[in-house]
Order: sequence, then structure tokens, then C-alpha cells
Amino acid sequence: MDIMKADEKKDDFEEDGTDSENEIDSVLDSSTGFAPHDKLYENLQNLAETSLNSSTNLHVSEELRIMLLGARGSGKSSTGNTILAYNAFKSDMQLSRVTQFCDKASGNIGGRPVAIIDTPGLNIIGSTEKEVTREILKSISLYSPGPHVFLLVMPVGNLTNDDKSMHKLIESMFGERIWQYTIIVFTHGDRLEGKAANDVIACSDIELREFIHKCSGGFHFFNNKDDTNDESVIDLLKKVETLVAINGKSCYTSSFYPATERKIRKKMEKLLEKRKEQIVQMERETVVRCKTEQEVERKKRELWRKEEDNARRKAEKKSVKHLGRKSST
Ligand SMILES: Nc1nc2c(ncn2[C@@H]2O[C@H](COP(=O)(O)OP(=O)(O)OP(=O)(O)O)[C@@H](O)[C@H]2O)c(=O)[nH]1
Ligand SMILES: [Mg+2]
Repeated sequence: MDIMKADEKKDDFEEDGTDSENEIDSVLDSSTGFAPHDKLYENLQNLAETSLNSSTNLHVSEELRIMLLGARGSGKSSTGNTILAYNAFKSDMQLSRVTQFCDKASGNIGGRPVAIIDTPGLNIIGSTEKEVTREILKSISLYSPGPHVFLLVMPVGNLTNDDKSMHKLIESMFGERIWQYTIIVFTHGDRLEGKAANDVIACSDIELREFIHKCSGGFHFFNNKDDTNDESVIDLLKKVETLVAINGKSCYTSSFYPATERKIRKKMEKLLEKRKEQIVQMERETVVRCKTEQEVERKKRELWRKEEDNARRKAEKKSVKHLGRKSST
């Protein structure tokens, strides 16, 4: 029986937008292991009394979710690897896109659990751009209930027109509140040739400095080619912790998404929720066939990627249909 079809009919009744906005934050059950209803946000609220000086901060046991965004080849995967101090993500010098899918890897920095979500490069290049934005927006299971901080990764330099278009694209995807959760990471810090990072920024174009103003977390320089940059990672983590504090220890949630995206996500989450039992059953069948732990992880991730992709496409279609109906009335 095609459950998705039955779901579609039921969802059509729900197209009138009367659902409570609060439902948007409903996420998948933790029993799957791939869409955990992470309690971090609540845990962080409980920790509100904890002093935020950096020495205690690095021993807080909750996982910080950090999402990397930026143009193709800007150094996102390398930055993720530098932070985690191991080669979690594939990084390479090539003109085609190296990272194709969002991926998550975890580590421990100075006693602080950290999860990094790597993403494919966001470049304005027609139809691929749509695929990439869909890939980033659909990966609910990887960063639910939301990243604490976005690292916008860019090679050190003034803003190009492509950068400016990419910022518009990011804002259209996540809404303008994203900048409250953003730190700019300038890669290729080796190009500084001994100059102080602050001096380089002070002499940069006004457009770049205005953009830095917009991002609440400021900026940080990284040299991903330096194997001895532990100190720089700790400094970045302090900036991340400070930004988390400024944001009241909250994370970026789906309620900040632009209205259309919120609707799509809500539908997508409902579709996935309805298929949860089947997905869990498929997971069980997959596990039996796998020989290693890694294979289990990979297969589960592939399964969820496919399910999320299907749900996203269906949710997008419904939204377009809904908008069409609205404009014709
Ligand atoms: N010299 C230098 N090279 C860097 C630095 N950061 C990244 N690179 C190089 O830049 C190239 C691209 O880096 P990636 O980390 O793969 O870039 P990406 O943003 O993940 O690329 P996509 O996944 O294709 O979007 C690689 O050859 C890296 O070694 C840096 O700080 N200094
Ligand atoms: Mg990459």
C-alpha cells in the first residue's frame, strides 16, 4: 500500500495553514538514531546558571552543533577537519564540487563535544544551485533541532559579486536572523604573511566590514594548512561559546526560516513522521545485511537521505500547488 499517497490526501486537508506554528518544531523520534529529538536546547536552558567563563565552558557536556556554509572550494571541509583535528570530511583541490552531500562528524575539543555539519558549496550556477539548496535544507536529521552556530567560510579577501549573491541566497534560505548565529571564518590565513588579522580587516573594503558588522559572531582567521593550530581552534571555540551566550544559549530553530520554508519543513516532517515505522523497519532489515559498523552507519544515512529527499520533493510540490490555489482565488 502506498502510504505516501494516502498521506498526501490527508495533507491536502491541512493545506489551509491553520496548524499551530509550534508544531513546526516537532522532530523525529530518537528511536531511529538518525533523527534524534535532541534535548540540547532544553539542556542548555537548564544550564542557564552556569557561568560562561571559558574555563568552565569547555567542560560543559552538551554537544555544540556547528554548521559550515560557503562557496565551493572555500575551505569548509578543511575547516571542519581542522576543528575536529582529524580527517572527517573529504577535502581536495579541484574545480568541481568536492562535497556533494551534507555530512555530520563529531569530536571533542578541550573536553567539549562538538558536532560539525559540512555542506556542499553554495554557488549561483543555475539548476545545481537548486539541488544544493535542497540538499542543505532537507537534511533535518543531521542538524535537528538546529545549529547553534553557522560558520560562513570564505578565503580571506574582499567581497566579490558572487559572495554578495551567495549571501542573498543564504538569507533567502534561512531568513535574515541567520546572521545573528554566524561567525565568518576566513581561510587561507597563510596569505597574511605575518600581518595581524585585525589590521587586514581594518584596511579592507567597507562592504566587507559592513558584512562583518551584520554577523553577530564577528570573524576568525584559519590557516588550514598549519598542523599546529590548536590554539586557533580553541580561540574559535571561545568565539562560538560567546555567540551562543549572546543568543541566550539558544540554537537557530526552524521557526526562523522564511514562511514558505517553514511550511515546507512542517510538511516534510509530517511526511517523515508518518513513515517513521516503515523507515525504522527498513533500518532493521539494512542492519542485518551489513557486515561492519561503518557499513551500518553509511546505509542508514543513505536510507535517510533518500527518505528526506522524497519527503522534501513532495512537500515542495504541495507548497507550489497550495500557492497556485491561493493566487487563483
Ligand atoms: N593554503 C591553504 N589552502 C587551504 C586552506 N583551506 C583550504 N585549503 C585548500 O583549498 C582546497 C579546497 O578546500 P576544501 O576544504 O575541500 O573546500 P570546500 O569548501 O569543502 O569545497 P567543496 O566541498 O567543493 O565546496 C583544498 O585543496 C584545501 O587544501 C587554507 O587555509 N590555506
Ligand atoms: Mg567540502
